[in-house]
Order: sequence, then C-alpha cells, then structure tokens
Amino acid sequence: MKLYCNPVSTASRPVMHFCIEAGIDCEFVPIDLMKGEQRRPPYSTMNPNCLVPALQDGDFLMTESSAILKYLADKSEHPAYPRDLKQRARVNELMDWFNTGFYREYGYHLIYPQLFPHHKRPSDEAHRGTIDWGKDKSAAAFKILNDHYLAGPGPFLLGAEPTIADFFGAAIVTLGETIGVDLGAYPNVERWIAAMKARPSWQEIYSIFDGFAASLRGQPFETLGTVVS
Ligand SMILES: N[C@@H](CCC(=O)N[C@@H](CS)C(=O)NCC(=O)O)C(=O)O
Repeated sequence: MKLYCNPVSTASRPVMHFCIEAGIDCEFVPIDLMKGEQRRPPYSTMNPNCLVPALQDGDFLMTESSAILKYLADKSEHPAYPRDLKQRARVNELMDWFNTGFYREYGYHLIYPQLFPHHKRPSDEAHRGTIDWGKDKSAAAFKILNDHYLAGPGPFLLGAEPTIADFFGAAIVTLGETIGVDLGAYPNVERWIAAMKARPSWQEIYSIFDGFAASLRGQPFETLGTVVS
C-alpha cells in the first residue's frame, strides 16, 4: 500500500502515526504541499480535491483521513477500531465530532485564517468576525472535550488503549501548537495529549510538524476565547 501524505498535514499525521503503531506495511509517498504538488498531475488526478492524504491499495484508491483510518484498522483487524457494535459506534461518533464539529471551529475558523493567506477573509471585518467566532466556538468545544468526552478514567478517550479516534483527535488538537494554544485550562485534554505524545513513534511522525510549529513561535496569534459557564 502507498499513503500519499505530508507530515505537516493534520489530516496525514494520524494516518501515518497509526500505520507505524499498528505495524501496517504502507509506503509513505511525500507530497510537497509548499510546491503545490497536490494541485498537479499525477496527484490531482488521484484526488481531484487536491488534498492529502490519499491511500492506494492495489487498484483501490481512497481519500479522507477518517475513512482511511477505518479502512486500515479494519484491514489489519486492529483493536483500535473495535468490532463490538456499540464501541465502534462510539469511535465513529467521536471521529465525526472531531472532524465536522471541533475541526471546523478550531482549524477552519481560528487557526487556518491566521496561518494561510488563502484562508484570509476578503475584508478585515469578515476576517475579524471569523477569528472571534473561532475563538469562542473552539473554547466551547474544548470544554466539551475536557468535561464530557474525556471525563472517563482514561488515559484515552475510551479507556486504557487508544482507538483510531485518539489518533485522529490528537492530531487536530495539537494543530493548536502552531498558534501557541495553552491547554492549561483543560486538564483532561492536557493529560490525554501527554498520553498520546508518550506513544511509541509519536516523535517519529510529529517531529517535522513540531519544527513547523516552532518556526511560528513568537508571532502574535490569537488563541482560545474564554467560556462563560
Ligand atoms: N477532509 C480531508 C481534508 C484533507 C486536507 O484538508 N488536507 C490538507 C492538509 S491538512 C491539504 O492537503 N491541504 C493542501 C491545500 O490546501 O492545498 C481529510 O480528512 O482527508
């Protein structure tokens, strides 16, 4: 199998990390996002969305990091995607929440508009409004993650062992390191991220992203708002 990916990409990292941890035989094929390789053939014909990652398994080609994680875990019969109907439903629930709720506010409203010129809104007023929205909604989402989804004994979302929801969610939460998000107000999240960072091969996959985040340090980014409870 081949995974077309880039370790700076939040959608690539959890898939790469899970592949290494699960011992899945998958070649990582780097796509240089800075040079725009994702927008040119041959990659753009494989994924017309021009986004990484994409997985090739023989003549089967698929995209979407959440779906790829499920496919790889199923194919390798890995317990990180439980077979039990209700446990699996819980993993799906968490992955959908991270992907469509948490990531939308945190990634697309708070972080990306501050990092990438093509995410900047067309007027200062619209830009300001987007970031204010992202600050408040992200803080609310962190509170739900901390007080609800991570309220169990842990150290992972669903107990003693990480599921693919942990790999997926941790990649999104740590994206905040680019803008200097402080997790101090969310102790359960802080503990959970520490547990994920202690996993074997975290460093192997995340070191390039860490370098990217370090290169941004000191810039005047806006981070999380305050939740009034
Ligand atoms: N929903 C997609 C999102 C993929 C995505 O947004 N990839 C980003 C990196 S995190 C990308 O390839 N960006 C390149 C670009 O915007 O040109 C997934 O989960 O796989």
